[in-house]
Amino acid sequence: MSYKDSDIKVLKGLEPVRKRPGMYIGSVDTRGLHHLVWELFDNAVDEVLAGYANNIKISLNKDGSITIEDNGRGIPVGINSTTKKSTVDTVFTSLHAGGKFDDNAYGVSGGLHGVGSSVVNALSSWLVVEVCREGYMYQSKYENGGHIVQPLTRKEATKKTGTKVTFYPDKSIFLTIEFKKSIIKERVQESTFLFPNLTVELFDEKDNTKDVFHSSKGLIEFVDFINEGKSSISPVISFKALLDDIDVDIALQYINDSHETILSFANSVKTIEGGSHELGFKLGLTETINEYARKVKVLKEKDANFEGSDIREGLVAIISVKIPERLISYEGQTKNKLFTQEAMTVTKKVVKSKLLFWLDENKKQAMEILEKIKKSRDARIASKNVREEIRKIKGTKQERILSGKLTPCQLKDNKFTEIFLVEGDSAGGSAKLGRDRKYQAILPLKGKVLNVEKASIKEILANDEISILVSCLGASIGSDFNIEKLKYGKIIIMTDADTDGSHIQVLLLTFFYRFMKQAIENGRVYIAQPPLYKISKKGNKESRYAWDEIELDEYKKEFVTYDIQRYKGLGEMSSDQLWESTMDPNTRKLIKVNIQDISLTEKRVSTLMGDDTKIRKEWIDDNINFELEE
Ligand code: 0RA
Repeated sequence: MSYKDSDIKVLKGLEPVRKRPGMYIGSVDTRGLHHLVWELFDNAVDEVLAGYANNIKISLNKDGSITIEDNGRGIPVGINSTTKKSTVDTVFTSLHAGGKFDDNAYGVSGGLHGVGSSVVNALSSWLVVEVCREGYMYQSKYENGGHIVQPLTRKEATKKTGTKVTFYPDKSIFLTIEFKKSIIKERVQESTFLFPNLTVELFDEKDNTKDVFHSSKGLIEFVDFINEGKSSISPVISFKALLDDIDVDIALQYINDSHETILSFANSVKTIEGGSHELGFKLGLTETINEYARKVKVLKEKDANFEGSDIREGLVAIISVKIPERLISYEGQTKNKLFTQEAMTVTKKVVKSKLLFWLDENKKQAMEILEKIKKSRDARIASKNVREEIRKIKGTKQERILSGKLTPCQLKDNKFTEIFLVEGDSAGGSAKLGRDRKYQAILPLKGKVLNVEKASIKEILANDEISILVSCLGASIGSDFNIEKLKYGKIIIMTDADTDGSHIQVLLLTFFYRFMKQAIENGRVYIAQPPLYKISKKGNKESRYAWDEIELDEYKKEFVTYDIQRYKGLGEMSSDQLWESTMDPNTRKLIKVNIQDISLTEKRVSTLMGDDTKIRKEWIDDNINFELEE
């Protein structure tokens, strides 16, 4: 370890971070706020990976600050020859101050150890760091974006070692400074799956609770966690190997499901866009399965090979590779996609040898996997036929189905057009009368839309509501989905503000997530917000809509005497009221749906589909961005 007090390369102070926080942490919303936590957490994890720590404590404090503490070696406390300050103060107050940590065998979290600490400090209204090292506790305090108010000071004697940082984010920088336990839990849990020797304790001082995360079985438990509550087709299959200096760790399972979930990591950094290791995995999997299927005669000589997509339906897999620093490379600017070619070759080789061995050893389970793959192939062929059918009947039957349902708009250009998916025929009627016919189309949906989480592709395609919706949007579904063809600029879900309404919302969102994911990713899906009240001033015509009690109370004060109408559903509004409160772009409150982090969405989507409305609501609150349309 060459990182000494003198090794720090100092570049500059912290002003640039405060001037352009987005450049350093991406954004100043909830996501950016939590980025601060990840910066410190990753530093602590690095210390775990280097083998010096095994425990990290995170505490959500009563005053709104947060503490991250590890039991590692502690940041060095000596004086830095360049800055003449202690290493601790240097690390926390100068940008790009980092140690030469490149020489640890597997550089974790991509960057240099401790680089993010100064960014956190720069964006905090206060920060306290305590280092236990060499027999003492040392403490530094900073305020107002990293100004030292107490340089590193030796305090009481202690035998402990470690680093503890507490900070309070700067209100003037962030849109919100409220840490969300569910977001932190998710990330922390993920880390414990990747580091089986790590224990993380998460304290919540506000409700005096403690969660402990530890996973002795690593990726196997990660897969179990993602697949909780789902019916499985195979056990969790896992293999580990070290080949050509690359460590490959894989766990996979087949479940009763029609989509694939592959999560991958390179040196413990999640590779959202996959890359060479994922490609190697897929190639290895496809070759192995086809080879095995031929061997056991599930594929006859005349049969074509299974396609990769057939083989990956219902597959949940996690791939974690550790690559020496000298070999690692990424595609593009970010670290989202691994490029290292050796990772492809090695992962493919490992999958081919280990998986084939497993299949040979577990014949019965192997046959069940092949059954599943056969079904996927048959469904693919069937749905291709269905799509061809749809194409053929275009202009005849299809138009007849639609004519009774969709009320189209006049404009064709999806720069302007919107489609409202409205719960029930009666609300559909008011929406039809209230809309602006130039650019707003209305599609009433009857009853509950099919629960796509539970249905097979065949059932989904056979469902009237869904197939009408798909034809109306005009962009096909699944792997055929083509966002360019989407006929409407905005797809707006408009339901009652009650349980049934939110159920329909969730079902539709799940449908879009499963079959038109890009529509969500591109911000084309919205939720309309009908108001809960209309309040009218007594004696004159003035009236307002209120979306919650607080707003209502404001208007009550303003109007003094008034009448209040409470809307239990869209059906209770006249078409004019529906237009002015919910559909008129000048006055409505639309929510743009965007999924914050796709990685665990599989888990989340199943959570949503479960019966526990509390979990579902929590999930929606924390993970679907309720971003008001500008
Ligand atoms: C540089 C050198 C050493 C420890 C650390 C950094 C360190 C940084 C952080 C950040 C959070 N927790 C941390 N724990 C340790 C130690 C060098 C040595 O003792 O030889």
